[in-house]
Amino acid sequence: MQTLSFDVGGMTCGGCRVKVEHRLGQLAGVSQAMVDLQPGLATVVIDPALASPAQVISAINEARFSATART
Ligand code: 9UX
Repeated sequence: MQTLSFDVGGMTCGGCRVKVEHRLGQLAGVSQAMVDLQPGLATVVIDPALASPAQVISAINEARFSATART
């Protein structure tokens, strides 16, 4: 398991947070996803054999929010 953090842009209300959490919950290899609205932050626990940081970013983008990996 690997814990990753992403800056998430564009979330303006609690519904946005729920949208991101739900989308991440549908992604294979994600065992836990926690999203903070303020600041825009997603903490995601993945199995690196099943999911990649790029896939996490794509999933957040599909929910119509921007995402960049924190280093
Ligand atoms: Mo709130 Mo976000 O009304 O996608 S759900 S702004």
